[in-house]
Amino acid sequence: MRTAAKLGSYALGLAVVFGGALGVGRLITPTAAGTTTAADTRTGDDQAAGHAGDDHATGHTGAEHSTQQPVTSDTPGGLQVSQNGYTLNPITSITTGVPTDFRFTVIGPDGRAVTDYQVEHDKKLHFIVASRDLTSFQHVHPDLAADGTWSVRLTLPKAGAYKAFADFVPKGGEKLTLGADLQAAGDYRPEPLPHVSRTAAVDDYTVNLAGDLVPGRAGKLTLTVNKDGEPVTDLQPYLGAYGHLVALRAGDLAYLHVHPEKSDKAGPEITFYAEAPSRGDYRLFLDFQHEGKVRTAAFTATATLSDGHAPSATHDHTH
Ligand SMILES: [Cu+2]
Repeated sequence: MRTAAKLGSYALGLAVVFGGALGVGRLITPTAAGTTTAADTRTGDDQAAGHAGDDHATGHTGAEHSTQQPVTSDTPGGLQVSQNGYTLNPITSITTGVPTDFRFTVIGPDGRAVTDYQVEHDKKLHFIVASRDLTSFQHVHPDLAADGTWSVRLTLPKAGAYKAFADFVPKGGEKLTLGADLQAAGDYRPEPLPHVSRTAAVDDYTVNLAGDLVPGRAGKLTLTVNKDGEPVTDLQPYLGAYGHLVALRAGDLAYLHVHPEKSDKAGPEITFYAEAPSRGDYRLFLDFQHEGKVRTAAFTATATLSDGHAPSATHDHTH
């Protein structure tokens, strides 16, 4: 949706905002490492994560490069329940395994429930619920009441900790992803993260993943959908594209920014640009629609410094 030029000027604008907010952040949250988590207080969102350090390819030495690795520079989306004056406010508690009319609001800077949203990817708000072990994933679209209360039919399938993400743009504001914990009572048996794989199966479909997540920059990911071994060329539009991709970091469920590549081709390939905020493992969830049904294919992928920037001793001391 956004062109590279637009992203560039956007990042520039955020850099100014960031500078203004830095002093405030330093007063409040100096970290042990002596860095400042100004992202907690700045008003720009994390769209700029990595863009500011995007000059990797301009011939820096290894030493300079290592200080520019965006490993600790910006706070990714989804890690905070409150950001830029907006707070995700769950209202309903959920009983494990029981379909529930789940309600929540987004409280705005004026202390009231937000009622005006901008439509993005065909919806005013995208609601993602993932289990903390990343084995359960739901992407739903709640209904907005006039008073700002969102509601959606939601089931937490098994006991454990979940994270709910609200991805939205308040009218006149910046894009935000807020994250809140949901708890499902019972005997919690977390599962290990599924192994890294470039193939995912769902019903009669097999989806292949090409491309890599690269820390700090937009990595191109191409997903190819096959059914019964044949390429699918009649995918149906879903959320303004032929697929919707959500990427979550294993360990803290940081929510990545993913932009679909505009395409008129209804498959079998769907291309996205996803920005990993750091090295590590991620779980990718692709929603695609075919023959009237939305399905989700899930992959585990690792973000490494490929793309001509092989890991070296210079980098290793930062981890
Ligand atoms: Cu959505």
